[in-house]
Amino acid sequence: AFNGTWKVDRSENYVKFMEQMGVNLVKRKVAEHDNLKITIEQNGDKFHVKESSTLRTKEVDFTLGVPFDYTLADGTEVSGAWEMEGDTMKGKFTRKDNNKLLTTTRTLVGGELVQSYNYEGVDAKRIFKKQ
Ligand code: MYR
Repeated sequence: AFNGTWKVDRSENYVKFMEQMGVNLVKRKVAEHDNLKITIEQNGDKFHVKESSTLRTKEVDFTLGVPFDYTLADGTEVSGAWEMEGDTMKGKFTRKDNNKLLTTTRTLVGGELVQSYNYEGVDAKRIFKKQ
């Protein structure tokens, strides 16, 4: 159900979230209008996710429940895993530089893909439409 290409339509509190993450002003300004597109290919427990934005393109393979390393678009390195809870993907990632937790979920709501983010008490959302 997550399969397909999703283009960001709108964001909620994403700038505050990036601020909490310590992303600098210039990068926040760019990331706010990053035209993020994610392509998700799920095969059972295995995922291939392609991210493309004005910041970069990146591809990653992961398996539900299996930890992997990932570098965020601002350069922050994290390590963690996605799990499936019901129809929701739940990700728990730890920053390598300070060991703090970044949690994220992906869920489908009314045909849109909603990704939520939490870091140190700040929540944000990005909502994607299918292409
Ligand atoms: C993926 O499934 O797309 C790969 C793993 C994603 C890991 C964490 C996603 C959180 C992204 C937060 C962006 C913050 C930018 C400062």
